[in-house]
Amino acid sequence: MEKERTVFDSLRTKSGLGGKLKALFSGEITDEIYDDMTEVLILSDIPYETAEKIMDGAKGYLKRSAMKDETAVIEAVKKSMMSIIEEAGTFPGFSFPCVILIMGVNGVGKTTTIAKLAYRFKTSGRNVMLAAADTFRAAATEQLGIWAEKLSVPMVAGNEGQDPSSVIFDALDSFKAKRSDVLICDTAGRLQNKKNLMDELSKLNRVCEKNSGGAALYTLIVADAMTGRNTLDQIEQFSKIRKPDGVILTKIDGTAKGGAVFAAADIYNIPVCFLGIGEGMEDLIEFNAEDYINGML
Ligand SMILES: Nc1nc2c(ncn2[C@@H]2O[C@H](COP(=O)(O)OP(=O)(O)O)[C@@H](O)[C@H]2O)c(=O)[nH]1
Ligand SMILES: [Mg+2]
Repeated sequence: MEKERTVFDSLRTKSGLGGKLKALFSGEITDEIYDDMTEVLILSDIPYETAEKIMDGAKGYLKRSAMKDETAVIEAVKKSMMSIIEEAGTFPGFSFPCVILIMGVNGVGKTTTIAKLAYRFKTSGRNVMLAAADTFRAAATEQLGIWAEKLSVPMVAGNEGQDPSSVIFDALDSFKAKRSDVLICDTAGRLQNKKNLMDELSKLNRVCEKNSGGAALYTLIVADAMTGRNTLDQIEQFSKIRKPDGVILTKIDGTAKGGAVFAAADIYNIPVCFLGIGEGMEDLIEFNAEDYINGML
C-alpha cells in the first residue's frame, strides 16, 4: 500500500525553520538570540504578536528545564507553538446530516477543496451533494460540474449572474428531499454587481440557517497559505459574518513558510481543520498540530 502522504512531505524539507533557529546558536542563549528567533518566526508568516507569545512561552518552559542547549530550546519553541494552537481548540469533526458553506476570496482553492471534501466524504460512505452558488461566472459552475461528474455526485447549479441564495435554496430543497448526508456549497469570492460580497455571504448564511431542515451548518474559510499576511485579512473579513467553524489552508505544498496556521489560531481563535497539499482530489489532509509543528521545525 502506498504510504499516506503527510504534511512532512510538503513542509519540512523546504521550511527549514528548525535549521534557521538552530543556526542562531553559538553556545549561549542570550536575549539577542531570542530576538533573532522571534524574527525567524515572523519571516515564516507567523504574526508578530504571536511570534512574541511563542518565544515568551518558550522562555518560560526553558526556565523550568535543566537542559538549556539548542535541542532544549527548539523543544521549548515547539511546545509553546503547540499550546498556541491548542488554545484555539480543535475542529470537532462533522456530524451528519450537515450543510457546509465554503467561503474565501477568489483563487484560494475553494472549488478544488470542495471536490477534495466530497471525495473524502464519499470514500467514507456518505451521500454527498454539491451546490454551485458561485454564479459570478459560468466557468465556476462548469469547473465544479466537472468534479461532480468525476466523483459521480449530484450538483445543483444556477445560471450566470443568478442570485446565489436562490441556488442554495434549491439545493437545500433537493438535499432534504434526497435525505443526503452532506451538502457542500461553493460561493463566489467576488460578485457580478456592486453589492457587497459580505452582505451576500451573510444572506447565504441566513438561507442555510433557516432552510437546512435541522442539519448541522458549518462555515469553513478557505485561505491560501502562500499569501502570508494577507491570509489574516481574509480570515478577518469572513469572520465578521459569523465565527467560522474552521479554516482550510490550501497550497501548503507551495509554501516554505506555513505560519498562517498560527494567524488563524492565535489572532482569530479559529481551528485549522484541513490542509490542501496539491491539486488532486486526494490532496487534502486532516490538520494535526503535532505533525504540522514537527514539519515546520
Ligand atoms: N498546489 C496546489 N494548488 C491548489 C491547491 N488547492 C487549489 N489549488 C489550485 O489553485 C487554483 C485555484 O483553485 P480554485 O479551486 O479554482 O479556487 P477558487 O477560485 O477559490 O474556487 C487551481 O489551479 C487549483 O488547482 C493546493 O492545495 N495545492
Ligand atoms: Mg471557485
